[in-house]
Amino acid sequence: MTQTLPVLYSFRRCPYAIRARLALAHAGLACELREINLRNKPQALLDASPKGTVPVLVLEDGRVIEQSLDIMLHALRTSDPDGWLAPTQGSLQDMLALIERNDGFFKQALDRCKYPERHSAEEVNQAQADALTWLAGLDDQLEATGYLFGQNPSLADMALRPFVRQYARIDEAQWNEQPWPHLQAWLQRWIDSALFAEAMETYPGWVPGTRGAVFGADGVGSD
Ligand SMILES: N[C@@H](CCC(=O)N[C@@H](CS)C(=O)NCC(=O)O)C(=O)O
Repeated sequence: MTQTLPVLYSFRRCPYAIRARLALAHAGLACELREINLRNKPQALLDASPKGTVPVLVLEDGRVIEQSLDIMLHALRTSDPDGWLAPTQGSLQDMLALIERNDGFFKQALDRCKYPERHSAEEVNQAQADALTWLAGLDDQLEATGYLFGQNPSLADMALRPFVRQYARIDEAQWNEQPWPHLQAWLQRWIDSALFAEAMETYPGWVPGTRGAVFGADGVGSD
């Protein structure tokens, strides 16, 4: 079967895949979405990217982009209608530095808070403290404008929100009681947005040999 669109291997709930879908949908970069089962990865995914994580974007010319942040950058360098790469405060480098801390420091804490049974009590206590510190820091950063880097949603807002959502979902009652009004509002605005709805649409599992669903063709504004 000839490939007429970029192919996105995706998994609906994965925060990395969510951030990639947000950027693709926002850019209006149409692709063929192949929803995969992480417990039974299709050979086509492993052939394209042997590391076997999602998201992976295979371009029409065969180039493979296998990191979520690189997929976001590729999409936004193609089309960035709301200036996610050019925030009104701070620089791309500042955003990339925050995303790196999210993907390292906060992601580790998040996993330990989410699956405490897999870690020692000491590790879990430390992770809970780290998560609180990180999230309180984001709340401070959001206080002035409601976004992380100035007046509008940016790459950083969209790259971090799926991970904060995962944290909020560990215990929603506890999340709602936290003293982070800016962070809570920032997360909720996104969850209520058309872009979130587009990125979180449900697709049937991809059947190898068939064409996946067309995703991202329309272009959806930020919240
Ligand atoms: N650094 C990668 C991380 C992607 C990642 O870890 N994705 C998870 C799903 S959320 C995955 O595919 N894990 C492989 C597995 O569970 O076998 C990225 O940014 O794309």
